[in-house]
Amino acid sequence: MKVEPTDALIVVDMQNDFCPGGALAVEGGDEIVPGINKVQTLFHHKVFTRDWHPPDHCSFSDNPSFQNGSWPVHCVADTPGAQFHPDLEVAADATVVDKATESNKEAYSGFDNTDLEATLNDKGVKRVFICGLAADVCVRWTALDALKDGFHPVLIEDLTKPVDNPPGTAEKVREELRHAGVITVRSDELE
Ligand code: VGL
Ligand code: ZN
Repeated sequence: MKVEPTDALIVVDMQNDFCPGGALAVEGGDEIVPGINKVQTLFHHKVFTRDWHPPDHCSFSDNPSFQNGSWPVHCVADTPGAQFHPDLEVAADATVVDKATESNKEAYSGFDNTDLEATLNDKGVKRVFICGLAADVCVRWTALDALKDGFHPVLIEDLTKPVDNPPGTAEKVREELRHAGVITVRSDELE
């Protein structure tokens, strides 16, 4: 599949707290960093979302279930856990989108209560290639919102990792996205 000038890469939440050693670590989350760096070279438009919570965010629980809005304290704005993975390359001209910045609102999608839709439309973007963390949470909702907003979403399946809690969730979400019309590719199919 050929990457076009009207395509954008959306890298979702490649932050320390979602990588091993972080507060809400996704298994193998750090393993996709080299592949994300490599695929970036194909894209003119690059967007990096960040989960960027206030310290009293409504999803934070002392006894988290690791699903459905009950998570440990994670990605508190301006803390080390909220920083991008240190090996992730973020170009100076890339767009950084912060989400879920309000205490009383959850936002899993990079489009939820942000400028992302307008930013992509301003740049003439038609299709978005999505990767990052977590496949069954923020990647899922970002892909579904991309569809809703009229962008053609393509999921780069080897450059995402799921929470998968309870087990089986990741597979269900893959089916859901396929059904909704999200196309799936592997990074080595892109040129
Ligand atoms: C995420 C759980 C809570 C994610 C964000 O980026 O997938 N997951 N907040
Ligand atoms: Zn969060």
